[in-house]
Amino acid sequence: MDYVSSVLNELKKKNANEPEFVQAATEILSCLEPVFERHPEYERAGLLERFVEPERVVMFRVPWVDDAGMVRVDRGYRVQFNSAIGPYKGGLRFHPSVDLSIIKFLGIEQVLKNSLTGLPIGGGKGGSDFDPKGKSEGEIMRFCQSFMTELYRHLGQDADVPAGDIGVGSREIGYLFGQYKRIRGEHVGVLTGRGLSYGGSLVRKEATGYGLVYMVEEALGHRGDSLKGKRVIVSGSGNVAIYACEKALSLGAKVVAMYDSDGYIADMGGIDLAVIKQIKEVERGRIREYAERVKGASYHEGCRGIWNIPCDIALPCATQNEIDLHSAKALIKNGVKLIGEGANMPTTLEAIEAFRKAGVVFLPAKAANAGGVATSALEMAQSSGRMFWTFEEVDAKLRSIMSGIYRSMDEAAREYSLDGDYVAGANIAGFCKVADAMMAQGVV
Ligand code: NDP
Ligand code: 2IT
Repeated sequence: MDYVSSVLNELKKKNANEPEFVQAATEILSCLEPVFERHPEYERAGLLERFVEPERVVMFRVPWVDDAGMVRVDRGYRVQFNSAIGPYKGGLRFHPSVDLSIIKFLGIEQVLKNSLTGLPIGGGKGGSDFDPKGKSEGEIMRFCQSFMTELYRHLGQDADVPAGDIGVGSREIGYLFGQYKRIRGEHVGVLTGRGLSYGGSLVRKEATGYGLVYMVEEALGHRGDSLKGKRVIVSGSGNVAIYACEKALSLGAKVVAMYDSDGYIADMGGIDLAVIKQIKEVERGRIREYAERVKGASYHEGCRGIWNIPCDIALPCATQNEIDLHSAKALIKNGVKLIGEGANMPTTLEAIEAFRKAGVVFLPAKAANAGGVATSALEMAQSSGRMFWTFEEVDAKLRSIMSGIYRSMDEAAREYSLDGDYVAGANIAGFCKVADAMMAQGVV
């Protein structure tokens, strides 16, 4: 058996109870065989065994007191996956589904994504199974403070720099930062996604969604096409979804459907984003309210049905495994031309294969959603340089980074005669830089 397959088999045995981590690792490793054929020296160096094993996993108790005076306990995680290229960097997720498997899959993806940005950031991820839904402001703050009271000792502006992810937005980053600063007595760039009044960067809020759409526009442009007049489905209605929607609309597309975890809205005339922002960002409400406020829109319980709506472009921006084989078949049947992954691993392995066979352009998460972490790295640069760039400056850098990522994955795919296979291209291009840095640093 070849080296890559034997490492993957061992990984599956060792992590049999971590299905999401096994899924992400399978996708990555199944693209890397040609790299190892060119670099036989990697096997002797145990490079792949080291690459798939996180440098460190921290798991901790997060006790907090609810509004009724009851003590609650959640579980916290930080997986410091790989620091070959730079300090660990990656978001924190607060969602009841969070477990070690989810954090490790997000961590290994982050290592390659951060490498693709071309910026000096390693990969990490963290979070908790704390459920922010239905909690009061006070409960959210006390949870964040307790979480940071343990996590702070593992962080540092040159060691590990978290940011947001599902359930962690600007409010939570504020509470986490306040507690870090209080414990350490240092006002430094140890978290990104901070508010603009205390060290944040312009464009960070919009960056993941905007970056995704910049890459979609670039991929269409190379095919003599554009977003103008395209029907787009954007799943989710959180940070990534809202700003993907905003940029797609500004480039002339029509967004026809979105969802939250309860159900989806369809508005074939084109979604009114101002109403979505009011419900989601201001009121923290449910998406069903959109159909109550906008004439002609409909609401449907459950999420999966969204993929039966005819569209030209699908942008899954909610969570892992949103598009399974069944949904992929429906999208293909309705003539979808391009999938751009805003969420992390939103497409199952079988669905990716179906899109590949059908010739659908597929922009994988680690490339397509890298605009968020790239802008986080720009926030780190501004913090340490005590600078503040304008919106236009940061946006121009984001655009150029997304374009660079598209070029690297496209070129890597061509170099290995896999033209247009961006899953392979992104994995190979991301991995090669990490491998080079790891080889240079010896057995660590
Ligand atoms: P948010 O918490 O802002 O929004 C998440 C959205 O997805 C909400 O609409 C939420 O609905 C929905 N959602 C979450 N879980 C499920 C589920 N199990 N089924 C259906 N819908 C669900 O998170 P973000 O927008 O920040 O993150 C979205 C995705 O993008 C994640 O995969 C994240 O890892 C990825 N990502 C985020 C980046 C960032 O900068 N924030 C950067 C790169 C990737 P509800 O409110 O009902 O739970
Ligand atoms: O998945 C991701 O890239 C993020 N959640 C953003 C990470 C970051 O450090 O900005």
